[in-house]
Amino acid sequence: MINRTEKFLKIGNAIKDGTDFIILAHTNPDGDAVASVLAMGLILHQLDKKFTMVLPDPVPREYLFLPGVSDIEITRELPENIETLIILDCGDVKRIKFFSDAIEKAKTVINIDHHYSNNGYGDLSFIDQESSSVTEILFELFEYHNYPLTREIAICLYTGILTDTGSFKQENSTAKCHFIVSKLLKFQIKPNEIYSIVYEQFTFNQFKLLELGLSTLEMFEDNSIAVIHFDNEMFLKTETQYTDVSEFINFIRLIKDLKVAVICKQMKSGDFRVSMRSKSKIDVSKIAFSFGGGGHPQAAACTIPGKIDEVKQKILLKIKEFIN
Ligand SMILES: [Mn+2]
Repeated sequence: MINRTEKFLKIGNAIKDGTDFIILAHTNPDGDAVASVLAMGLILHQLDKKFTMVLPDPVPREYLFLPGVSDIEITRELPENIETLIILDCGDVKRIKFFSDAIEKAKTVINIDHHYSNNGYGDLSFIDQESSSVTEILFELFEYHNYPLTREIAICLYTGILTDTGSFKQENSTAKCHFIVSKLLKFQIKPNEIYSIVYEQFTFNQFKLLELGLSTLEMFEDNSIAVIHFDNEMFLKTETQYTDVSEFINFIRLIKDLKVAVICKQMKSGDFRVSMRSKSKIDVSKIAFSFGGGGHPQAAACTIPGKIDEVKQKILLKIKEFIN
């Protein structure tokens, strides 16, 4: 068990002493990444600190409603002199030059995360794999220091927890995370509205894409593994793009007695991004890790080059090792 109090105190001191902050999260940001950057920014604003919020890639459409989102700078160019750098939700920074440069440049680096792959880089780190999301950790940090929460901050924290738990259907939806949610709901946020904005915005073209993807569904190992794929031709045909696939994995998760759901989606480069969800004890982050990817026991992803048949074969072989 990590020493939470001591770590929260040290991070609190660094926040108190810092005068100029850059807040950063991972590439291809998800709900937790965007929301934790915003929540931290809103807190620093409350504390009258100078800060810049940065993401290396654009904010996905479904998170554009989050308070303060237009203040996030989308860039991979950071200033030469960084005083305090807060890196959120980034398990692996070694393989991305942008992050290693940023860490090099900064005087103080604070690393807050919940990925198993996080090695505790930075001057101060708080890594808790038991936390559903970084937003859950931030709530505890803010509460510990009595930072003034607002409805805007509560919306961000709630959204991060909602999305990183797969809307409370993954194993990381713990008693603690629900307890935190109950405190956030006191800020008059509307779960039904947030759910609808995040999950119920499919376009007709996306449904046409889903139809093409579902027609590739294959089941393996006594129907315990489901695999579907999306390629560039399908995106072209339905006038959609790679990012339109992100929630589709939830459709194949619905299959009874499924252990692992797999979606392979082709990137512009031609390589496939393979996302997995586990509905069993199988730790898909280990499978992703063996291909140089990462994630969490119940949700993970990796990139595999090659033609779709080869990609499927490779990932299936690996999953079978873990099933048997
Ligand atoms: Mn996260």
